[in-house]
Amino acid sequence: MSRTYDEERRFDSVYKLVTLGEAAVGKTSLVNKYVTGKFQRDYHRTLGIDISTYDAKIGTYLFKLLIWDLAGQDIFRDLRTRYCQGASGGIVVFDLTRPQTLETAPRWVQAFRDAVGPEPLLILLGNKADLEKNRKITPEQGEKIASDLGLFQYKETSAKTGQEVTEAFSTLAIKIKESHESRRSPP
Ligand code: G3D
Ligand code: MG
Repeated sequence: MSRTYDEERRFDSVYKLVTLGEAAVGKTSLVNKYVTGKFQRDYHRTLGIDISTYDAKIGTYLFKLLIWDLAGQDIFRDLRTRYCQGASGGIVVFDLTRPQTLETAPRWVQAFRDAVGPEPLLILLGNKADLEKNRKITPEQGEKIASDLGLFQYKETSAKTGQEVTEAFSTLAIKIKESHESRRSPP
């Protein structure tokens, strides 16, 4: 089906998004789930940066999302600036079953802001919500950290069941769109 004029016109909303957070919290799985609709159990460990390109129709908008996903922390330290440069936003992911992955969230947020400044939007995701029995972090704790860090929202996700995965990326893209528009035309 050919695109309507409206869609063509809006297709220039191209956003680079980055994944941030400790190893094994589910960053790659969330991206895979979002872009392919599949949960990949036997993935190969990412060696560098994976860039997924995804044309997302969200409401009446058509976005092109370039989702950058990075492997281990050591590599992160070296590539931090280049990795984050030009990003419109990002997802900060922690594992609901491992509190230490939430404790380091402020450092990921700070590193991102050091590289790109305060404007690009970040959403906090508490992932592995399907492992309810092993949960160590309450929704209230997640909400509080997100708000203390100035992140615009907190969501609990599961790359396994798909819970809130599409919603997380959609909300981020829409929020970026709104913030760009309000900056372009102040009230
Ligand atoms: P990372 O990219 O943040 O390092 P990965 O994390 O996406 O590689 O995921 C790390 C491990 O957590 C993987 O397990 C993956 O299958 C699992 N995982 C990711 N998201 C979820 C989730 O929402 N629920 C559950 N139950 N598991 C998840 P393996 O065993 O393959 O290392
Ligand atoms: Mg990964």
